[in-house]
Amino acid sequence: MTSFRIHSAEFLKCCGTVEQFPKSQLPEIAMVGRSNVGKSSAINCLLNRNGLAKVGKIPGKTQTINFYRVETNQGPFELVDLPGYGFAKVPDRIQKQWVPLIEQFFQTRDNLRGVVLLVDVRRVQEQDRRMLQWLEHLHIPYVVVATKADKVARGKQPAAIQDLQENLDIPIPPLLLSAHSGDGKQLVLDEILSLLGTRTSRR
Ligand SMILES: Nc1nc2c(ncn2[C@@H]2O[C@H](COP(=O)(O)OP(=O)(O)O)[C@@H](O)[C@H]2O)c(=O)[nH]1
Ligand SMILES: [Mg+2]
Repeated sequence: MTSFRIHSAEFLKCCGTVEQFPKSQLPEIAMVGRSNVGKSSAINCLLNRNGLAKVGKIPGKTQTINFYRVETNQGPFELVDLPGYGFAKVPDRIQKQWVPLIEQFFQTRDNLRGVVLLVDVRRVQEQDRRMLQWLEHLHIPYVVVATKADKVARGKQPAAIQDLQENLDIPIPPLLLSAHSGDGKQLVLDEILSLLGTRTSRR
């Protein structure tokens, strides 16, 4: 099997409401995780595009979903950057937009093939477990990716992965990714490819 290769990626749309979501027919993969988990950095790393997603950006006045169109050696797909959860400095009014917006995304995107759930390699939090339970409840296929792998010494990574797996109570160990070094990138891309090939059990 040839491995998954990204040819190019472009920003499509930034949406704050369900009406704005693109009407595309492409298969979709969404990325979600806590604010500051390294989601924008992971997107830039996976798509070979520094600066495509804004790193270190504090959520603004509204919660928004960013859509990217990606060309690959296996055809095009859409990568979707969902707003991060659990940002302490964001006012309640804005945090309250998060659940309905994500809910509408999950309910309306018939082409959603799966979700990449990002967690910090050093700690899993209650909100991560809740996100995982939500995905399971909705029967949305997912992969868990532990970010900032470079923050844990190589010798300690197997134990960190095992901790995360137990903590999240998931059948498959999470993948490790360092957006800074690129370590783990191809494995994550290959998991995205297999999600793209998944026939979901959703109606
Ligand atoms: N050491 C390390 N830091 C990272 C990595 N990925 C992201 N960061 C840092 O974590 C912070 C948040 O990153 P960002 O991508 O904006 O996270 P987001 O809020 O989830 O989109 C920034 O200071 C990044 O430089 C990584 O792989 N390794
Ligand atoms: Mg971000």
